[in-house]
Amino acid sequence: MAAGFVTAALGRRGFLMGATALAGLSMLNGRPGIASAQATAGAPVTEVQTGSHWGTFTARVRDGRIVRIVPASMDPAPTPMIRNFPELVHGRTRIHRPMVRQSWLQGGPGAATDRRGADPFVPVSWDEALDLVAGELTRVRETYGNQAIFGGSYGWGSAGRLHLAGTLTNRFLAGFGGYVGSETNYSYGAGMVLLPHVLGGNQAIGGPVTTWHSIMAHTGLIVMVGGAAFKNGQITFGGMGEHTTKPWLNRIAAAGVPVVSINPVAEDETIELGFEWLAPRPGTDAALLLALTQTLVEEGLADRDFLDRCTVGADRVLAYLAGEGDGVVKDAAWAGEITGLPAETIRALARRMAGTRTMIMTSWSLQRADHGEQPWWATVLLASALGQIGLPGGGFGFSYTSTNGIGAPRAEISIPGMTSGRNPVDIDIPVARIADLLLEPGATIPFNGREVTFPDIKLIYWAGGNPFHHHQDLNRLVRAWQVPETVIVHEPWWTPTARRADIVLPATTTLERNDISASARDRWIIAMKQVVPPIAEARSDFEIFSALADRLGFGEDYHEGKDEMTWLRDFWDRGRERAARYDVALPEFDAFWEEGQVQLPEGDCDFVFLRDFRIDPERFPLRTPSGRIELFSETIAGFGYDDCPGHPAWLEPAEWLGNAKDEAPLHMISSHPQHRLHSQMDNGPGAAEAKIQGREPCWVNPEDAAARGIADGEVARLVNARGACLVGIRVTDRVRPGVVMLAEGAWYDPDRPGEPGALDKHGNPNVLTRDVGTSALGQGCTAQTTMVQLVKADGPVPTVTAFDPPAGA
Ligand code: PGD
Repeated sequence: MAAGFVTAALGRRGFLMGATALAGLSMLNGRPGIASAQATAGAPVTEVQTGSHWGTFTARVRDGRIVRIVPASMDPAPTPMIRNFPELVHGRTRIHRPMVRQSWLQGGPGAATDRRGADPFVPVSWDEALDLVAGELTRVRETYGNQAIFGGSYGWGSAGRLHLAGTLTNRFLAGFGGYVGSETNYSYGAGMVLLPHVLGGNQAIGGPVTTWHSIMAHTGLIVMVGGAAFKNGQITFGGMGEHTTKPWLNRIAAAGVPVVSINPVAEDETIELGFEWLAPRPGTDAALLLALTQTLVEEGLADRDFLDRCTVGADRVLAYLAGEGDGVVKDAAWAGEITGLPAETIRALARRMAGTRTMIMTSWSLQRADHGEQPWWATVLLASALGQIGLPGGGFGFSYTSTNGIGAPRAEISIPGMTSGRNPVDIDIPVARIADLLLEPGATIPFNGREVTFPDIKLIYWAGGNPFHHHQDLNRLVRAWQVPETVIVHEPWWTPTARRADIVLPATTTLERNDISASARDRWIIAMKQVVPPIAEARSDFEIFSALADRLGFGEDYHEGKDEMTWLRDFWDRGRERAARYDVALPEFDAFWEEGQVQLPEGDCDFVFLRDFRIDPERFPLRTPSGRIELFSETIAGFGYDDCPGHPAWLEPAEWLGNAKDEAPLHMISSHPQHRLHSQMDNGPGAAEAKIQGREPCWVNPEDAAARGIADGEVARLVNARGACLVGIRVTDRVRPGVVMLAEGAWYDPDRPGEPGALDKHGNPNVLTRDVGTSALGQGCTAQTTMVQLVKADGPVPTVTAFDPPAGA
């Protein structure tokens, strides 16, 4: 099969189809940079282009094995992570057959749930496995009702319009009569609840936002609050043709636009591109942003006209900043004490911001913290006081530094995908409250002005996510996970979650099936072609759920009698119709599939977020109660939450350097990793090469390392009252004294599986993080609010076993 090359074809507005692919073939031979295992001589080699969250690439296959990965030529900045695919598809961590936990098979539902993660597995045939799953779902429904089934199934899964594991799970469980679901996300859960109250929607997160073109042309200063772009820009949810974030940052740096990165850690772009680095104490950005605003007010630099015309509640917030109510003026000296930054640095930054066209880019990570709503609200406050919202290159945005494709001009065209259907059980929990749900049935929590009462969960069904990576306080999750009678998981790999299931169904990887990748953040639509047939007995989530739905009597509603390719054709035809409404002529499905890719016309390069609103807020009001930016929200104030008042405020975090205890004096930041996507690809060579003695690297400042007699390259222990893990030490002055950085995603590997309080041998920060919501408003995750101690590891350290399949597998 040839990689998707061929002649360019022009649509009415000139879309390009496969235009770069002819070049792509020559690049294929000429781009050895991101290659994997070399092909052996002999058997013929086939080449197939496909797509993924990590980008588009061609896989070379010999004798049924992927031997080489070559990035697609349309991608100006491919990620090295794609070289992991051969190992991911063929490696030893794959689940080959349906498996059942031994105690569950012998003792039935609810048997020895404390042995989850410790028990051996027993292989069964697909027929037996599907009968067991169908029978158990039916038993739980008949005994307890559908609200005893949790199907939140949160997770990144794989790219594509059809094989979205979470959506497929939701569709299946909805067809089965319903399930308890989840809403919001771990990425920006607090922010996405806050912003509709403040801005009337979430466009400032998902886009369109002011483009990089506009920034390049007009911006005089970029202030990245929590900035960390290169590594996060390696992925686009849903797939992509082009990596745009890194090339744009390179261009911005080359053009000499000053960038200030405010981050306790100096990430790669800060070093490589020479950004200015301000390193505040973690969790104090809200105080910094408030003080920047107060400085503008004190020095007569605040834009009163913008505040009057386009916002409501400014007077009340400014009164708070001036100390009305609590007698504390939130000025630079005050913030200096909290953030650890010199007061004069804060004042100077405020003046610089007011003196030029300034773009504030605040990251998702800042709101993954106690009171995480506040730095985002304070960003809107500061940008409003600067008065540049809606001007080219000015204002703010929340995702530029957090994922690829934000700030690229958006294509209006979308290709529809699988739908989840209507869930007859109308209960959704805030997603990060999963352990509370399992441990506290009947409890009620506040959430964004309403109350959520937790049902009693007896069965968990999970596909496409890894809660034993992504959730906080994993020792608490170990206890919570023992509550349900049955856990069913679909996974391609023996992840920590798969090992803690009762029934594990082997899922195909994205390279073993056909799909379409299309994202609003990218102008390429990619045919995600099957590269190799399913490995061993793996089946796609869609096939698994279709077979189960057939067994349970609602197959026709689930799959509608369509197979994989019929669904893709159907999505394409509907997308083609939509595109025609925008005067874009997409080719017929067969032509698209043959070509392998379509390039959409570029969107509006000069787009400026909130431009119309700024010009005429009466005519173009926001969808807030006032139609204006709500710097004070009567709605939020009306909820009466102590932990989220009606305006942005500094609320002391539960744990931070300002209240450090002797037993946990260091602030741990758990950033997104450089060499994998969350926990995906931790089982690949890229992540393995980056580890230190097999453990996740932990960045430690030289002062903190020396104080403990710990050297670079050693294994040491991070510990607090919630847990402990072993890490590999990287001594570096790229992290502020008093702060350690341990990226999330190393597969949880306890020395005593199943036991809360076991030592994680591998370096998963979530054994240390706290499992408490951001506030009653957002109930988001608060992973960044974590204090720890670092201890020298005495004596021999245990071997990492995270990638050894469980007994019986
Ligand atoms: P992934 O590692 O992407 O993490 O949490 P998430 O659970 O999304 O997990 C996806 C899982 O899906 C993997 O186990 C993969 O093997 C599986 N999978 C992939 N493709 C398929 C498929 O086709 N079918 C099936 N059945 N399975 C598939 C990410 C979450 O972690 C997020 S979004 C964020 S932002 C949070 N970030 C942090 C953080 O910054 N710091 C900490 N400490 N913790 C975090 N957790 C959160």
